[in-house]
Amino acid sequence: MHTIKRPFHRLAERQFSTNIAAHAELDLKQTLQSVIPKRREQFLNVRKQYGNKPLAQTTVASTLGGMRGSPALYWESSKVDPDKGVTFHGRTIEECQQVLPHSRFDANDPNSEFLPESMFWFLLTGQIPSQAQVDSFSRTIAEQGETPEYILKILDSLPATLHPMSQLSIAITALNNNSGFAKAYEKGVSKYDFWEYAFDDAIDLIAKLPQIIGRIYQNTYHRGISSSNEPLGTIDLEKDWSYNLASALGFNSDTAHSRNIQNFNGQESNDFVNLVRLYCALHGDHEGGNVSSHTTHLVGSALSDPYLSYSAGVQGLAGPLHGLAAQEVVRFILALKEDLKLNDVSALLNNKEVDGSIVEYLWSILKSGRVIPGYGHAVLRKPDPRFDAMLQFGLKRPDTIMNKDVNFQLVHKLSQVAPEVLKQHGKTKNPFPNVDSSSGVLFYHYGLTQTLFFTVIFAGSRALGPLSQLIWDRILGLPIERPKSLDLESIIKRVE
Ligand code: FAM
Repeated sequence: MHTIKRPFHRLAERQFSTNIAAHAELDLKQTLQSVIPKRREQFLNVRKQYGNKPLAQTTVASTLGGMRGSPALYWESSKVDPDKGVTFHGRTIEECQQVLPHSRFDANDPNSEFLPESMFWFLLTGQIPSQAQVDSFSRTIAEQGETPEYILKILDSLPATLHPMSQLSIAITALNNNSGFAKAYEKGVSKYDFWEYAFDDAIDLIAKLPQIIGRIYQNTYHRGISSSNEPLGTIDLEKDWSYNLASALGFNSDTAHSRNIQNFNGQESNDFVNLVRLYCALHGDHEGGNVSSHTTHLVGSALSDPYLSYSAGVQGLAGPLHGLAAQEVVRFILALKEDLKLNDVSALLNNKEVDGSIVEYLWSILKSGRVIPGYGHAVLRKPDPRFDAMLQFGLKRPDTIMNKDVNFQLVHKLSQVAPEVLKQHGKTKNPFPNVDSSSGVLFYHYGLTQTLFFTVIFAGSRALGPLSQLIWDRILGLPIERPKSLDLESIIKRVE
């Protein structure tokens, strides 16, 4: 019999501190266990009943063009509709904002945002967790948050010039030393039990991301902030994942757990934590075909463990047409501001002359063969609702962001003028802003000005969807992916 440790259960059985209500509700793994039989049966029935039915006829254009529109992947938790954007188990972003639990400490704050932990629970189980369930889950991941010393040493040995995304993928790859799945596989565990190990690994990985991300930030931008290289932040076991991520970056006024390198007051700190919550909950999942999600799923289909699978996904996210777009947008906005000398919010509001010069600027970018970063999407054909939700974060804060921050104003302004320019340009199938348009400037607003780093936070959040799917891949026993490839001659032969 194998003796692989099962960290999640061990921690879940612990007595939590007294201010988390003792409850008889199921924990995340038990909740997942309760939904598996029905879903597995549905899956097997669909495969048996419809296995030979054609699902779609593909075209040469699709095969030669990034498999656009080819329904080749199975994904449990989210769908992207060209017009409505993403829905999670059928619920829109607005609905998720209404029903998914927030931090128990923010119950009375109208500007608080729901937790990425709530989103992960929902993605994985299709069920809305109770407040107590989410509190307990936050506690569990906080307890698993300490990063092994060898990972910190690896990170400390990397040059500060290495792109933070490369650092992140190295750390996640090396964390597979923790993989219960890899160890269980080596010992010869039944395939019906794979998912439990994948589950434990996924939770372990998500739990460790705040400290890993914090260490990369420190090593890249604040090396030697103290002579002993003390971390920028530590984990508060009472608090949620995003709170601890903000602390790990040093962006938290809670000086017992964070260096508060931005000198935030309580309100600013609270707002930043809520930005992290909103950003991470919304960026977690966007169906299966995007590069980071598909890559994680593909690598996982070879039964690579969740750490190896997700580190591969992270490397896809580091591409400029995918996650790196967030850094490109902020650089673009800063260049636009400087080139057009737009340093004052009042100069931007209702100023047709400024609109005209922005339009000219956009045309000069397009004519030089470059893209407008933050615009366009492979699937969406309307403005991205995630863009709207992030924009709302700034609009809800008129005194600090909306009426004060030129960068944010420019993002808002661009969303009004750029679609018309892109329509006239006539190439882009979707001339509207995508999620990357609004997220980076909000981080920038709070002092996270290192644009290279934005994609690392994206990667922290993107762990939620692909890892949730990877657990389902093991639950449903999905096989290794092996689509057919064709050379040009074979394509011609098939269609002529
Ligand atoms: N500015 C200028 N041209 C654009 C454009 C943009 N924002 N978006 C698309 N196009 C062009 C594109 O380059 C292509 O031109 P060619 O025919 O000359 O090759 C043409 O329009 C058709 O492209 P499409 O079918 O509309 O888009 P794709 O599905 O090929 O690509 C994106 C989708 C997102 C890669 C593309 O719109 C783009 O490059 N956008 C800018 C970068 C960006 O914002 N990426 C972030 C995407 C985000 F959702 C994410 O993954 N994080």
